[in-house]
Amino acid sequence: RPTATAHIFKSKLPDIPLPNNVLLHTYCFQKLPEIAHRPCLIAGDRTYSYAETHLLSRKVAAGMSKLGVRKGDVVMILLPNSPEFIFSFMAVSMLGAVATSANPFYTAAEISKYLAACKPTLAVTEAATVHKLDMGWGLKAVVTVEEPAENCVRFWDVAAADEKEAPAVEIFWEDAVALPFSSGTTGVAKGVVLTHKSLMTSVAQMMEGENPNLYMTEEDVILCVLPLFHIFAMHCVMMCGLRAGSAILLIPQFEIRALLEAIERHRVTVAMVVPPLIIALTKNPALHHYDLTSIRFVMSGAAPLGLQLQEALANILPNAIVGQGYGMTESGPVLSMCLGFAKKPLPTKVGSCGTVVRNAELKVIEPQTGFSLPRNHPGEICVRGPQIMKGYLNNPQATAAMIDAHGWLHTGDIGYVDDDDHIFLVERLKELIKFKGFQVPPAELEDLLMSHPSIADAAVVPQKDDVAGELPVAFVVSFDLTLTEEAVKDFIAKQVVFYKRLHKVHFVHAIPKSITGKILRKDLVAKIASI
Ligand code: AYL
Repeated sequence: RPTATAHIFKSKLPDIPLPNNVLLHTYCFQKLPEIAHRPCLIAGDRTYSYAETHLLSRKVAAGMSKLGVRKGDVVMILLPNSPEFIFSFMAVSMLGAVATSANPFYTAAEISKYLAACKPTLAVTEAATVHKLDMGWGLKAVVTVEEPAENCVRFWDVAAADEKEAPAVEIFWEDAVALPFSSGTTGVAKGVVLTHKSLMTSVAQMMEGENPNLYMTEEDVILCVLPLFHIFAMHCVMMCGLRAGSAILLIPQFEIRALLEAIERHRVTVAMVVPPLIIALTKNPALHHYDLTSIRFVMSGAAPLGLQLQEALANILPNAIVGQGYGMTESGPVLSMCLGFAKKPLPTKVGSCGTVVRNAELKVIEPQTGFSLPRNHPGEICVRGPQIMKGYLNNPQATAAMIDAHGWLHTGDIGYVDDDDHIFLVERLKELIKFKGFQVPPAELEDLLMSHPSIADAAVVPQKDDVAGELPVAFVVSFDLTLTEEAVKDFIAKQVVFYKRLHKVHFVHAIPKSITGKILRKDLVAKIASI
């Protein structure tokens, strides 16, 4: 029964004194003197040591500054997993600038929305992606990692700058450093302002203390196959990996045999994955031809991990702990983490997302009343702590809708905390659709559908799928009887990245709505289930 008394949950690990006022790049490279010659980035046959990675980041900072990047400016990184991604991100941090990253597969229209929202000074990308950048939004220069496209600057010319020429800028803990985009609980994608404070704290919540929650060392080799432009890999692989002094194995594109070969060859010890990747791995017979015994833990995140899938993977990797992290771009990002990954591991439960991170509070509320719920009662998960976002970029209304006056961030996820402090997610209250862990904001597809001259009304909802988790499906009202499902699908496919494409289009007479005009998404989801 909900009561007005607050039921607040904490980590099973004790709170720790968190470092104060340390900038993100300083924190990530703090152990440099001890690990300078250890491998940091592995990309194909090239390995960069920690000293090289740090030096190249400083050089890129000097080079970017020459191209006009100043404190507070936004730099857009549109790259697959590569050393250049990491040098650029760290360089931006050193300049007191803000890194926004997006999927290089996005269409020109999608990228333009981001450019319009945050008006970057500089973009770092591949030659093949340059044509998607609309120069009308104030870009001063475009850097390409291979031979430069016309009017672009070569990355390695930028990286040739003298690191001593990087300007000394005063950067504050509360200054923004990263600006990923997320749709949050409602609407289209918005810029999420993450500061040095939020990200450094979130990394520290994983890595600090006598018993770090996420124990990784310079002996570890971390698999980086999830895209660095998304907050999961950006945080758990790049930032935590650098802080730990581990080697980061960069895989630019997913191909199962090459991946298994790389895991075996480089003796990967830690793998951060999403459930569809586990499905691809467990279902592939080639798995048994490779030696994967070096893996000591696998962290799944960004989407629900089925119990059977978790058990299937645990059977294939008997030496490894298979557990979950639960995060959200806006929450800085990690909310909870499996305690099996700790230095002195605590017991775990299959299906759980771990316990709330240290130095933070979590509560579960009844959505209608806002009252907090006791253990074992599912409700909306809320989190509070120094790691959460500063807010949405230029959008105080959306920020206020997500972070309440008492500092609680409302996730839009339904879950509960059990008798042993383990968090279990049950369902999603928010409208967000997740295709293989990627965000598909229904509002974005609905806006596009409504821009079609023959469509009078539209709604997009998730349909459950064994492989992708969820697929976007549209309900469309049209008075044009010649409009076909294929035509609607094509209309969307031309404008969006592959994972936002519509799987199915249902033509209906009306979209069910509440009296306040909100789409009754649950009714539509139920309708799909009954078809
Ligand atoms: P965003 N199980 C089920 N759903 C999850 C999980 C999980 N383990 N993790 C995230 N989600 C869903 O912003 C949930 O609905 O970040 C959440 O609100 O793209 C939404 O995804 C947020 O989507 C980690 C683990 C970072 C995960 C992340 C964030 C990834 C997704 C660090 O260690």
